[in-house]
Amino acid sequence: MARSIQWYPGHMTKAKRQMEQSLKMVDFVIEIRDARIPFSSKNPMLDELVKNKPRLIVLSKKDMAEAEKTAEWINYFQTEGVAALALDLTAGRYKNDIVKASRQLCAPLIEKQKRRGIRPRPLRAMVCGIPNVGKSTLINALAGRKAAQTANKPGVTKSLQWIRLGKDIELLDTPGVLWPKFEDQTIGLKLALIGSINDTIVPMDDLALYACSWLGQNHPEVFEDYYQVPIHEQPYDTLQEIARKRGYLKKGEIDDDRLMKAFIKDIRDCRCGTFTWEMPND
Ligand SMILES: Nc1nc2c(ncn2[C@@H]2O[C@H](COP(=O)(O)OP(=O)(O)OP(=O)(O)O)[C@@H](O)[C@H]2O)c(=O)[nH]1
Ligand SMILES: [Mg+2]
Repeated sequence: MARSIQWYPGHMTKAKRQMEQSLKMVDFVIEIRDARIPFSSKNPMLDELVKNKPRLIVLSKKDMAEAEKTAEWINYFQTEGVAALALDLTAGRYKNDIVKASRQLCAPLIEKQKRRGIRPRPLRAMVCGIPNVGKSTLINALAGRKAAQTANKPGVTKSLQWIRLGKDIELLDTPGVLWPKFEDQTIGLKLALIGSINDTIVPMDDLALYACSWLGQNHPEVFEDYYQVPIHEQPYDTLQEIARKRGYLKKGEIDDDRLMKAFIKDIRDCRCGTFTWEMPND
């Protein structure tokens, strides 16, 4: 669930330290990002923390993104030499995909161990990502039980549990949670749109206007087919059309509050379509 921004300063150092501890115990990292915003849902600190360990990027919520654009993102990561996989984490039956990708990713590591005459032990991984991207969903699905539940309670490090994935891969059952970075306002808006940060941080009006403007340019069909209203130059005017059409009124006036909330909810629930809000070369 989205958390308030106040969470950031107090817990950040502690979270980072815990993460460093956990990272010491693993050979590779599964980094989850949201397929709708694969760039903005990245945690910049992770690069620094993970350093040279192999990394598998899982783009979650593939079912909520545009299929062709997700394929382009996967392509992009591949050309950058980064292993990536897009999944609907709620659908299950992806364990083999993860195992296969992990084996490929760690092939050089296994080779190295063999060359040194070390008998290969199971490779260990941990799941990392910003809030709400699907870390617990992935871990629980792979574990076949509610393993990731206790992630945020103190003292979990005392009883580390490993989940077996195939015969030679193990997964730490506690995920590493790191906050995204709001390098610019648009990143914050996108994170709020997908529900990764609390609604109190970004005003609903800003969010609705941003989304309306973007959709008008990139997905005019949303207004033509779904809302059946004309697109105006000013996003606010387009939104007013929706309010009139839907009868979002209060004492004969347009109820802006209700309008903005309803519009955002339509987007978050994918009622008016599935969208990928950014591309590698944006
Ligand atoms: N449609 C869809 N929903 C998903 C997917 N992955 C996760 N979810 C949903 O997204 C929400 C957040 O998932 P979690 O697994 O709790 O995310 P998390 O990363 O553990 O979140 P924190 O513990 O808050 O950091 C839940 O409602 C999940 O059901 C996916 O691939 N598709
Ligand atoms: Mg979780």
